[in-house]
Amino acid sequence: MHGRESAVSVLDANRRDGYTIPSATLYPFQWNWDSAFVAVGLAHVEPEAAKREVRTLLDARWENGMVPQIAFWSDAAGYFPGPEEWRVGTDRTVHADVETSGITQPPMVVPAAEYVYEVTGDEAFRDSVLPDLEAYCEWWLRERSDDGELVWVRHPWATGMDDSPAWVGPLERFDPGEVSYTRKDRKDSELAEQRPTDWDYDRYVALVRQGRELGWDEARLREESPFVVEDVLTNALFVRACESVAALSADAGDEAAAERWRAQAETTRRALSERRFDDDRGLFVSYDLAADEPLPVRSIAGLIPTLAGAPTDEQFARMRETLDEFLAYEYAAPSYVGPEMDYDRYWRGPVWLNTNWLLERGLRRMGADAEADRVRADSLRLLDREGFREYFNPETGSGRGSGRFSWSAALSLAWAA
Ligand code: 2M8
Repeated sequence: MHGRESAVSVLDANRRDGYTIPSATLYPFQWNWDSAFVAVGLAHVEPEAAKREVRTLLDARWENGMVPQIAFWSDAAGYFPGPEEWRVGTDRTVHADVETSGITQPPMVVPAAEYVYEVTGDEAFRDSVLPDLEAYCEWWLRERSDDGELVWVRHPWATGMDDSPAWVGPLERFDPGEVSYTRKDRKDSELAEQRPTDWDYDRYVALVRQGRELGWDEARLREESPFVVEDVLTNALFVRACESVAALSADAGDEAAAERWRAQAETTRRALSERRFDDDRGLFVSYDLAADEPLPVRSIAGLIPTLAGAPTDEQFARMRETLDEFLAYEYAAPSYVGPEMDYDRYWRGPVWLNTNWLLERGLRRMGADAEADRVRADSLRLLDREGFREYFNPETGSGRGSGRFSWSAALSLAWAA
């Protein structure tokens, strides 16, 4: 019922000119890591569309190398904050062709591009995207790393896990003041219970306005933003991104670049293992650079460094105990386990299929095939039960958030391949 044909029809319906919007009801523009997951799924059924998805996203790249969280390729109603709020326009030196937001998202597009290349073998595609992918990795190191090892982000939206309880500490530490704005995401009272709270939104908007006032100047924002966080999921995907640039460079015959990015992957992987593992909680935890303290919560983000091969054998043995807590639900794997867990609200507990896909692959990299199989099987059960919903209650399996959600449809195709 929710098989290949219906997945393709959701993606076709959500496709615009060269890119796929995450959802027609909630997110009417091109989003960064959404397009990456969409490309992974499309690679198996519509390879030309997969390549275009990646290419279009990279066409929104700023001159400094950043690939933005949102590219506003067309006018669309129904989303806040739109381009007028971010004010990153085509008149700005930071960017050439299109209005965008002022932040990025986890660099999933780099491993996704490698994935599309592996499936299609299209060398022209590889050669077209590699310079942009490398520039994006360079940007992370130049603008978003203090030590050349770990990278940081400066907005909860940049982590992709917007209202994760991991961000409550840093958000609590600043006063957003009076922020006036109108949300457009709570289409009805049921959805209102499944979206972030106003407390979160006040802070999201205040951070956007600060970025805008400082002209999106990275050096000033590093000093002045109250939210400067080394997110472990972003860093895990940064390791994967460096590995992908290394693999694509080697394939293109550039052994010097391949060696450099292999070494960077190793540097960041080792820093994750040595500095971001929390033995008490049995998983990786993010770090608040503004307050200089760790953010010790059990978020699924803390399991994703498996994808980067970051845990030592000893650390992974400890992680298995924590993993059991995430697998103790009817449907694996909730986005968060802990005191403020909310089965129905966004990134505070529901199961998401993109983090399940990353976790499954991470567990396979660590040789934990039985647990990986469980994550995959539960994802397929949820898809079968509820269709392409945005997220799911981990106990009842009920679909939450948007329907006809693109990365859910796309990843169902990747799982079926
Ligand atoms: C959600 O985030 C956006 C802001 O980026 C929002 O709530 O408006 C997150 O789930 C994020 O991970 C995702 O990329 C985006 C679009 O699906 O929606």
